[in-house]
Amino acid sequence: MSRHNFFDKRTKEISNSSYRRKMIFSFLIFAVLVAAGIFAWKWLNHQPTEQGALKPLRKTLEANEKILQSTFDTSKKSKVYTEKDAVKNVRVNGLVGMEKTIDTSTWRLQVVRAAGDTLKLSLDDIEKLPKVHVIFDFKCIEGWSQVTHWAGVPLKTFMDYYHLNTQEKMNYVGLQTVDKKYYVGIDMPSALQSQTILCYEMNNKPLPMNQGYPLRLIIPVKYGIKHLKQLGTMYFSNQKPPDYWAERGYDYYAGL
Ligand SMILES: Nc1nc2c(c(=O)[nH]1)N[C@H]1C(S)=C(S)[C@@H](COP(=O)(O)O)O[C@H]1N2
Ligand SMILES: [Mo]
Repeated sequence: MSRHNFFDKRTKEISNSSYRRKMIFSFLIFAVLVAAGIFAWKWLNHQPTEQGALKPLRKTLEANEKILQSTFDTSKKSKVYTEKDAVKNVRVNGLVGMEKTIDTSTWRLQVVRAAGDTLKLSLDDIEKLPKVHVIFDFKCIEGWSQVTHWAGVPLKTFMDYYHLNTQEKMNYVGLQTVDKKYYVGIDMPSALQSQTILCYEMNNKPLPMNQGYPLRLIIPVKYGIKHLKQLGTMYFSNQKPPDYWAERGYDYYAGL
């Protein structure tokens, strides 16, 4: 038996007409899918926007955020480095809400315990609390990272010291710059994670003005956008506090 015959026996003849039918059918499917795509695109573009993103996309982002948040493990630590890994020339990025100078004789950290009940603390008050060093790989959503060295008081230690127990049970911490032009919201588990500090030193020296003097947040479990510089006001809330970059379309939690 020749090879040719072997195949012939098992190969069904495809008639020209059935071939044409299949072609027409697949073309119709293709046309329907294209029409559906165009329709979906038009529909999407007529949807209202919410916080800088089309509403259906924002909803998808929020659903993704929920899933990511539910998998966040507060006992998980960000990788720790040694002092010799840390860069000497720390990049400066993001100057929204940064004053040219801050006078620490008048600067106070305002901790809003409740409406009309604000604790006002000087830099000395904060520097008296136990100091920890945090050396970690600082990551910016713009796509760069560097190992940097910071020191300050863990936010958890700070809150315990000032008896902010009921506040620790709330869902979020809100932070604002002195001029309130840059602001972030932090979920409480991340805020209370042991490497999250109210930071007043970089490379064993007071923070430079453009890196947040006198006080900034360092929160290694989050991207750079959450590491607010020149902290002025802190408050607590069960609802998501307004967040500068979330309002511009970025992920609210910005977790790593
Ligand atoms: N007040 C204030 N804090 C800010 C920003 C900002 O624009 N204003 N930018 C954030 C961003 S996007 C990053 S990456 C880090 C950069 O910190 P650095 O300047 O110390 O490197 O600061 C964060 N904190
Ligand atoms: Mo950033």
